[in-house]
Amino acid sequence: MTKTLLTLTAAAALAAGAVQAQEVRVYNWSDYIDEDLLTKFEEETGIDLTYDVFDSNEVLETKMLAGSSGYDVVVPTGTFLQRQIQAGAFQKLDKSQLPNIENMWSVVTDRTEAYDPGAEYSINYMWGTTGIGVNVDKVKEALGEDVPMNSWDLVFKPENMEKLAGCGVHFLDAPAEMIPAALNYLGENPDSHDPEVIARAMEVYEPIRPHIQKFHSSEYINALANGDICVAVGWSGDILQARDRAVEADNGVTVEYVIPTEGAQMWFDQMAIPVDAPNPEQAHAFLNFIMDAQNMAAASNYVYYANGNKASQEFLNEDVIGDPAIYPDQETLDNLFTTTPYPPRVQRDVTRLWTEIKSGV
Ligand code: N2P
Repeated sequence: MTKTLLTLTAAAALAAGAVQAQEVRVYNWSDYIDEDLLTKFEEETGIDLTYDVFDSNEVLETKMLAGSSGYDVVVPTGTFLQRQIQAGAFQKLDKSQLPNIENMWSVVTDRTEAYDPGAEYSINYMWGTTGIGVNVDKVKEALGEDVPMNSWDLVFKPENMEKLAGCGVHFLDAPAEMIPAALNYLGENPDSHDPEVIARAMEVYEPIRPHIQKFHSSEYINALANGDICVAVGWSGDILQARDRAVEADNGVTVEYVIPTEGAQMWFDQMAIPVDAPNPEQAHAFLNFIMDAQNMAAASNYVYYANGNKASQEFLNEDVIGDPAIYPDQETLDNLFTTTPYPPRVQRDVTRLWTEIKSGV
């Protein structure tokens, strides 16, 4: 009798242990979710969530290509995703575990087809643009009341940068975006894979390099919001978050996001499951949770990025779905370009060029 009881207790403990051991590890961009959703996921599913963040595709790619990252869900941008799929870094999604996939929006999936044909490996999380964040008053103070803020001239013209240096300018540390932006400014194809064309980016960066205070891909949110810098080349939603943080702080700082008229890059961040993910079933549960219409709307309402979920649109705040800087109208859309992944040899050139640009050599 005692023995049976003991055995039963052990079995119960084991079963409880098995339930507790349910976990999922997610690696996403920083400032990219409403953290209440993380708690909601754990409460709804009973799955223990570990949520880590990064701010660089290159950092994520190094982990994906090395393998054994320990992550179950990661979020590369489309171009990087495509290269990592080719390298065998991801597993195919089991759509039977993703009933909410019917919520996705064909306008976005039609575009992400270029990176992941048939959406076999990924779902869209968010998408956005790479443009300029300005502290309106400080930029006017530095460059005059009538300065056009809707042009890349603001940051690529040395005479402007010389004057802006005093109030602080940050650029993204994202070569796959900052080099296309410079080529586009020069009137070259921003998606050029020709090493000689790519090398021309130096013509843009060399004269302005002394006036760039920092290359960093997440610090600019608070730096802009606090008034520590007056310009950041950065990501749409991040700059809109800076705008909100300044309003909340009531510190007199007015931040605006600009998509320059010469054109800007549009990109798509995709959720995928590494081929060696320790918890693939829980990874699918996380993806399905994210594709719930209300959850996805809550995420976009919080971070000011557009998403690829049609069903979420009725739950989006008007200042999100109605803002052409987030959900571009046709005119803005016509101004946006996308890129394709650099082949390995070109990538090496790009990496070297970017290191030279940053070090000011
Ligand atoms: C969020 C940045 C995500 C956009 N902070 C980069 N693809």
